[in-house]
Amino acid sequence: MMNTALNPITITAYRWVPQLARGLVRDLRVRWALEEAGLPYTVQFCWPPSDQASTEYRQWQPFGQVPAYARDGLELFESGAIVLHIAEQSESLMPTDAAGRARVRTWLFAALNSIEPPVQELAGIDLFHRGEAWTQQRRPQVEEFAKRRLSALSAWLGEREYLVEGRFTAADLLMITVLQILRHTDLVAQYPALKAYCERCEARPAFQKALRDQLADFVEQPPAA
Ligand SMILES: N[C@@H](CCC(=O)N[C@@H](CS)C(=O)NCC(=O)O)C(=O)O
Repeated sequence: MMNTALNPITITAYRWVPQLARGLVRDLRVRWALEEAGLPYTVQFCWPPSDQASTEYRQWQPFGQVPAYARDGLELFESGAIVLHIAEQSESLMPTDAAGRARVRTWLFAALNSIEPPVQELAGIDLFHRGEAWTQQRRPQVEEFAKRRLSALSAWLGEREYLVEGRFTAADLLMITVLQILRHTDLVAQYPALKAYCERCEARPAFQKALRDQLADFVEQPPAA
């Protein structure tokens, strides 16, 4: 299924981010998928920040963000699209039957489209706008919305170990990295099924390696531009 004659994969990542973002930068999703798939990769660092604004990088990642992916002339961006592309080549992230693949895609979109928006908005308020007057009104609304989504997700999981197909898939990988955005809160811990689900997936050696590698790539201080 996998074409091993292809050249190595390159992904982009940051050389430095503040402590609060370490372990959350979205190249982690891609690193994790590549580890699960057993595909080696090299990292191209976006530094100095002006690199991200360069015409060259914008041709690769139009919004100047991390991560981006390249292999043999195929350049991709959006962590979800990259993880899906990797999953489509690896049975370790997706079943082979058409119905199973469609279910994985469905939950992959649910992670990014139904869970990530409230989760990201809450994190944005807490991590980047803490104490600002407007957040006093907005935060409770966003938290309530996030909890409604987490509650529904927890109900779906119930006794299930994974979202779909009775096995770990790319959908779980993305869902877990979305839930991790709430690590500064106790929201996930309020749902025992979700907490156990996160612990189960985070115990995977591929996740542990991906996280170790992302953290190891950061330097303590921003390098001189
Ligand atoms: N939807 C994009 C979001 C990418 C994103 O937000 N990347 C962050 C790091 S986690 C970034 O590069 N932020 C800097 C910026 O937006 O300029 C994806 O999933 O790839």
